[in-house]
Amino acid sequence: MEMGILGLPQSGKSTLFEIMTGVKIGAHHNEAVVRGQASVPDERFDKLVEIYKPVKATPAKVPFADVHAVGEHPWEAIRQNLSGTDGILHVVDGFSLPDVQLSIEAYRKLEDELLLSDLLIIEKKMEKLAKMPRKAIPTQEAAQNELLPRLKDCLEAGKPLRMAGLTPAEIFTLKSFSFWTIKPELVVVNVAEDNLVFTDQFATEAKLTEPVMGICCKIEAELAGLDAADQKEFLVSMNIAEPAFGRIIRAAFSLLGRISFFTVGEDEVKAWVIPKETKAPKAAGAIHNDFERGFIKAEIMSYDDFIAHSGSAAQVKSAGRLRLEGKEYIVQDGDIITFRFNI
Ligand SMILES: Nc1nc2c(ncn2[C@@H]2O[C@H](COP(=O)(O)OP(=O)(O)OP(=O)(O)O)[C@@H](O)[C@H]2O)c(=O)[nH]1
Ligand SMILES: [Mg+2]
Repeated sequence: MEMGILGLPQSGKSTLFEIMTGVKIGAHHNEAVVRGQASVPDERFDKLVEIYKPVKATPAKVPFADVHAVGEHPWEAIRQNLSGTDGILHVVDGFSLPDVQLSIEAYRKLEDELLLSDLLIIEKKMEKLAKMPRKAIPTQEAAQNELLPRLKDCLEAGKPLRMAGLTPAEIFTLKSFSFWTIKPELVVVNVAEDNLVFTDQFATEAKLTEPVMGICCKIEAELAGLDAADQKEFLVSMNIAEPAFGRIIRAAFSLLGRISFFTVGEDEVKAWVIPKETKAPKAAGAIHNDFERGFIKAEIMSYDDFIAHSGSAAQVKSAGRLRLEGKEYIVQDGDIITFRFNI
């Protein structure tokens, strides 16, 4: 799982990457791509840490990749380094020119490049197939090929492939193409500090189906440089409940279709990252392969029950709210789990 950061030159990609991950680009200035992990802010996790006061606290993380694409073939560097990512964070410059239409144009300029890139791949493939006798086409490719005309129509209508109405199985079938516009996308408008309403104007006028969020990277970069107490004061003085970068990380996390479950104890409180709709044994496997192989049961408290019973596992149990779930149980976001296994 990884989120690739894309955007036109000088839109604020690296600034946002640094704010979210804490990784300083300067230390990696020779590298074409810099990777880092962003902690997902989660009030539930903070509360569990407050209750257990563990030796170690490990929040959920989202990996981000920032490409330093300069020189004559920036597109190649981007393709090489980001084609394997699962989602796109598209940064739009909303600070250098205070004109919503220009920002929308800038957004479309890059989106059109991505559409065109996908279209070229499809056309090339269709051309190649047209020259081949039907029998020579490997059967495993046939399923892919049947979808191509539909994808081509979608792109030619100016729509990204994520709007082609593909089923998860079809998306899986097409994985080897590494299409850009099939990936889920989060649009982040980097606004000027005195123009926070710009994002709403952008969203209203651009009428995108993708989620749009705003941030002023300049302010938040300053914020990231302060210690926790000063950060709080700064936020209060700016009348901001939560820094935008935290909301952006959370949005990226859910865009990638991830949820977290918790394991708790005095040693460690940890948020484990799993795809939505994961069954209990697979979730156990996120902790250790042996947990999956030897899975017996999952002992589960919901976070809400735990809090409603004063943060006491014993009270949850005596109230009959501790559940024992088997192999078919689908783990829910916020479940607090102890796995029983046999190895
Ligand atoms: N005024 C203002 N300047 C910003 C903001 N965000 C970034 N910048 C400035 O814009 C310039 C580019 O920022 P970067 O984060 O390096 O942008 P980038 O998209 O990574 O640039 P490239 O990797 O070169 O394409 C820097 O000089 C930043 O200080 C912002 O919110 N407001
Ligand atoms: Mg950069």
